[in-house]
Amino acid sequence: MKRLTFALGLLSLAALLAACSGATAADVTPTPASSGGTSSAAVIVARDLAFTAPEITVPAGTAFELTFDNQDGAPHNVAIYTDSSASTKVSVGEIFSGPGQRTQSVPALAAGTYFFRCDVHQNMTGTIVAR
Ligand SMILES: [Cu+2]
Repeated sequence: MKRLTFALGLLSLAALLAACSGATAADVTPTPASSGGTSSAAVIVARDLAFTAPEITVPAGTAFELTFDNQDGAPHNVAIYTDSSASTKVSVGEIFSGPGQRTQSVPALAAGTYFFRCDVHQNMTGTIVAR
């Protein structure tokens, strides 16, 4: 199952790269390198046993691909829950040791504030704002 998830991640990454090199795909940007704000891709980075940004903003009402960049040798994941009680899952990513990246699909979120953490190191937390 993990192998399959990884393969799917590679496939979607390849699809993103293909879309990027094609001239017609103007609506999908695999990295937030340009102006930002309207990108449909989100990135979370872990480094030194912490998420580098305490808060990220995503579009409300639209499913999106979340890229998790684990820059540590330690295993991490991104687990999104409705709130900090971590009782209701939204999207739980694969736990893997870095350095490396995985992409996970996040369902459309209603406007609001969500909680994410690393399930391995539960002191690694952050906030996702959907608006
Ligand atoms: Cu961790």
